[in-house]
This record gives sequence, structure tokens and C-alpha cells, in this order.
Amino acid sequence: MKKQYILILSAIVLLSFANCNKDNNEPEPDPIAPVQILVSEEYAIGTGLKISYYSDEDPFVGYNKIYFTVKDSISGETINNDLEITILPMMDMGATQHSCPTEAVVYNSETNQYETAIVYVMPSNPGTWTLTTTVINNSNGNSGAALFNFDVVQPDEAKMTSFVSNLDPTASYFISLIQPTDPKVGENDFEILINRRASMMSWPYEPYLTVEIDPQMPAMNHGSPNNVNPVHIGNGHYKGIANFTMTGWWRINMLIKDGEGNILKDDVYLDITFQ
Ligand SMILES: [Cu+2]
Repeated sequence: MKKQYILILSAIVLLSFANCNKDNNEPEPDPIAPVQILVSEEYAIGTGLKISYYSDEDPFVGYNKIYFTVKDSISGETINNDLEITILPMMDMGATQHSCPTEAVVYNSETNQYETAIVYVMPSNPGTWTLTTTVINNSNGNSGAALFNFDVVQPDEAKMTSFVSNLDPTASYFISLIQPTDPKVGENDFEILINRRASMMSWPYEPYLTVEIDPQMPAMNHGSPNNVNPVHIGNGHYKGIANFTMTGWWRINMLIKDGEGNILKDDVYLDITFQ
């Protein structure tokens, strides 16, 4: 009887310890850290590698941050060096095919992921998007590609806008909103990426433009003070400050000039609504 009691007591003590250890070892989830969404997972044929395509949200028309995790398809081990990765997004619209703006793929040693960004310029339907991700494994010389299929949706509030130059009807420009991702009352970093469509396959960034912004609340007929015009900070990214003096619907009106000060477009805008 006494022996049984001791056994049960020991079991309870052991279980308590087990629980303690579990609690201590499991990292607390960071409520602020964005959770990556797995968009698609494919084998890079010929490399023995499996590539996972992650994103902050489901693919949308606009500037998409993209993260690749590359694993050995047999061992499951994450491959984190000596890979050269290139990407080719394509939209098949039946009669025409086209690509879209992309950024360089860079390795992030803190997350063991390869990071890039793509501006999907149209939603799926009509047409389909694919992303070909080519891997060269420098450690063994193997190379191959993974082909991802996925849908691209149009957000309720556009995160990308395009315009045709007043000076050249063949020149189309694409302005993608990067920041703010979480707008608030007060001064917000306002960052955009500007690309030009040189051809269906070539969408270079535009580093030589001048951007003047004028945030307005169309429903209330007022603007705001202390805005800072975005200036080029590299790779076609322009960064300034948009001051939102209250919550609600804001329209960031933009005046775009070329390097010589000629106006390319004076009525292009992006809307930002927040509560
Ligand atoms: Cu298209």
C-alpha cells in the first residue's frame, strides 16, 4: 500500500517536472513577428532539392516579399550556402505572356532563407501565374528548376498603380506601395518602388525620377502638413514621410517627373485607409 503511494507520488513529481521542462523549452511565440504563409512547395528537378516558397500574405497585385527555404529532398536538411537562385515569374494570358518586376535573390543568414521580392502586376483570371525558381548548387555543380503555380489576387485597396508617361505613350510605369504596411495616425514612412515596362520580359527599376506627394482626405477635403517627398534610396525604391493627421481614407496624390524635371504624370495616386 505504502509502496504504491510512493510510486504514484513519484509519478506525479516526474510529470510535474516534465511539464516544467516543456514550458521552459518551448519559446514563447512573438505576437509581433509576421507569420510566413507557405504559398507552394516543389522539387527542383535534377538537384535533389525541395524549395518552399513562403510569403507574408497570399500573393497579391503589388510588392510581394518572398522567402525560399531550400531543403535536401531526402534528408530534409536545410541547405543554406553555396546556392545561386534566380527567379522568373510569368503570366500566361493565352495570346500573350509577360513577366513582371523582380528584385535580386539574397541569402539571409539569420533565417537561413533566400529572400527576394516580386511585383505581380495583374491578378490571375484571366490568365495564370507561374514562378520558375532556378537553383545552381555550387558545392556539387547540380542545377535545376522548381515551377510554382499559385493565384494572385487583387487587394480591396490597390497596392500598385500604373500610368503611361505624358511624354511617351509607349512608356508604362508601375508604382508599388512598400510602406506603410501598418499605417497609424502621425508620420509614417512612405516607401514605393517604381519600375518601367521596357518589354514584356524586362521591367527595370527607375532610379532617376522625382516624386512629389500630397496626401489628402478626399471625403473631408483636407490634406496634412509635414510630409516629406520620397527620394531615391536605391534599386528604384523611393522613401519619404506621409503624415496622416487622423484615421480614415487617405489618398496619396503623386506628381512624377523625369530627371530633367519634365512631368511624366500629375494625377497618379495610391489610397491608404486605416482605422
Ligand atoms: Cu497579365
